[in-house]
Amino acid sequence: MSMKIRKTEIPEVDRIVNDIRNMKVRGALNIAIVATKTMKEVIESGYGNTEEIILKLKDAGEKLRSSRPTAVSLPNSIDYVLYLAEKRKNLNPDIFKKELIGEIDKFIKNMENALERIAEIGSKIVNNNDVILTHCNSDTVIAILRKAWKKGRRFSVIVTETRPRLQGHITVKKLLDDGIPVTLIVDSAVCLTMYTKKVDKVLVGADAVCVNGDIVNKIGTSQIALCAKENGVKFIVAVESIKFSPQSMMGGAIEIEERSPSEVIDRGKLKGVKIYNPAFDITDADKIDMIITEFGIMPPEAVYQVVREKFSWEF
Ligand code: RUB
Repeated sequence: MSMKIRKTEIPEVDRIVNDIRNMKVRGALNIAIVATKTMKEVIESGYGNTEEIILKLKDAGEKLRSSRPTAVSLPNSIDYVLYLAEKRKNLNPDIFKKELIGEIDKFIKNMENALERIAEIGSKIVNNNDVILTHCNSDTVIAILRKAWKKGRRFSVIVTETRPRLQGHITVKKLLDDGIPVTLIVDSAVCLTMYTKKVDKVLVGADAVCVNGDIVNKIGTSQIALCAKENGVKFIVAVESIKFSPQSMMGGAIEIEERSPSEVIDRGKLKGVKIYNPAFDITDADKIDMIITEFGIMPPEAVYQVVREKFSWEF
């Protein structure tokens, strides 16, 4: 007898895992929100007793967790849902589901509110005539720039292409849609652009913030930070606290995703070459001037305190 799989069961999780792996779903905050919504769907479609639903959740969590290794917001959000579930493991399935879904909705709302709050706080550091350089595509950075523009600040943005996946193009499109002036540069033009005094501030997002204030973001970010330091340009990071990594004292402890060589070059064209394609890098805390979070603007040294206060739940 063939076993029928319910429509919303694990294959839906597999589809999302693939979407995250293939970067159809990407950007650290978006990944966390989509993964959390997927966990919610597992609960909604889950049948059996509470213990069985928790097992399904754990299974889905493991699959989702493995989809991309660097964005800490992903394991953080999965671990939080599992923590909420474990706390309710003695409830009957109906009450368990109802309570858990309510808590997950609150959690998703909190992540969305954090983004809005950061946009509001971050918009205050954007001044008229600023030239702001950004790298890759960060929804958090875009939210800040949009908010500042809506408030009437007039500035322009320099966006790096962000090889090899060219996420800079997504940023360019989004900013142009809002009427914000944008200049696109190749990644290797960052130093010259800063040296010729064309940049006032660098504003980037992050996939992870370590307890010592190091951040992990798209490959190339650390070179931009070095260059900013050398040229006296402020280097600013915008992140929701879901990207804080209570388990990582320093950036070096976070796994850096290596992606397919085919993203860099069609190997048929350069036979015999080895390709190294890390997707993220580590920017040391001492290169970072400020971190904008939903709790306010802080120096990287303050991350430790925030992690202690905000991450009271167990992993
Ligand atoms: C995206 C990237 C973004 C951070 C923050 O990398 O490095 O800067 O994820 O994004 P990828 P956000 O394209 O490989 O996912 O602010 O949207 O969370």
